[in-house]
Amino acid sequence: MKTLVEFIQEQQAHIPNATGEFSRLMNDIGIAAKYVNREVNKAGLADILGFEGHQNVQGEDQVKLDVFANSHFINALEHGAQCCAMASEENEELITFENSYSNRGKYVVAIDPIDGSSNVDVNVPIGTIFSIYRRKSESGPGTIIDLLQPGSQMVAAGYVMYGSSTIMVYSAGQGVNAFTYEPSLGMFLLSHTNLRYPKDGTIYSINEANYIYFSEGVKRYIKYCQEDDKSTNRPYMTRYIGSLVSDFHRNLIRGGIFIYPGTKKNPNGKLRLLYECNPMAYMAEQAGGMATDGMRRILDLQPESLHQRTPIFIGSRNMVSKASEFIENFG
Ligand code: AHM
Ligand code: MG
Repeated sequence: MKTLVEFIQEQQAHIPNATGEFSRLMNDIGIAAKYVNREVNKAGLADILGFEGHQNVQGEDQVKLDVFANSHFINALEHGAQCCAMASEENEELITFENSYSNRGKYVVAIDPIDGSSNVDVNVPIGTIFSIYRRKSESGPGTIIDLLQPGSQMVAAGYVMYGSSTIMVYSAGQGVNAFTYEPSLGMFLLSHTNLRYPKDGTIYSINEANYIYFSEGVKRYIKYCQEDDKSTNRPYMTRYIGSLVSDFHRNLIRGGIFIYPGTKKNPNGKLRLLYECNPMAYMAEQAGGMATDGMRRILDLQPESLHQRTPIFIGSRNMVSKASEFIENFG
């Protein structure tokens, strides 16, 4: 059995002049994830369910677990000192650290500490999404410029899914591997090597209740998914959990497409580019899948602000290409 820490160290050994900083950073993320996992598992018992009483920058009610997870990831990264700044769904502004030691860190991190938080109270799987970039500024605390890099510059990304088991899936540019948490040992153990997105799939995941607000292209693609055609295994199945991490993870294993499109009311959709769409797009591509905003590759988008949103079409390559054809032809 290989642990996450051993795996990261082995990968590091192949990189000439590696200093070990990236490995330590990944390790810190793993430790914070263990704290969150512990809290998620006792959520019904501890005083962790329900709303915290504040709203985050998106105007959404923060649940207690959002706040707990956010502070654990921030603390872990600050004390680890490999990361000189962070962007989090829960913080309006860039997070920099007082600790001057952290300012020497050469990485920055964008994170959604708890994704799918509206599902916490009803025991539906939730996740953490993270992405890591090399800083662009030379020294001192990280700056917003360090975070506003296109996803194509990412060094690594991953997610932790707190599901029927807890699993960390991550990529540092050499494919996607998954580590399942073994609670009695307190370790993430390598459980899936080189995960590949099936080229075709039979699952489409979209919040269809918004149908009337979708563009003609999206509406027609949904109808295409529902048509009867044996040669392409249609009609497909609808599966929508409402936790990006869980919907993505299932589609990665089984083959499928996840869509959160723009609508007339919200042309940029709902999901956030920096800490939701970019890391997932990176993971999708590393697994042989694809991610676009309907027209452009997600990883090529130039972020302009920390909390900007983008429509997303992500998953099996042939399904995303097909959806793009509909967008191109019908808008
Ligand atoms: P979050 O605010 O908890 O990070 O939620 C974002 C979530 C995604 O996980 C999920 O895919 C989507 O929002 C669900 O949105 P909707 O309820 O509009 O279908
Ligand atoms: Mg989220």
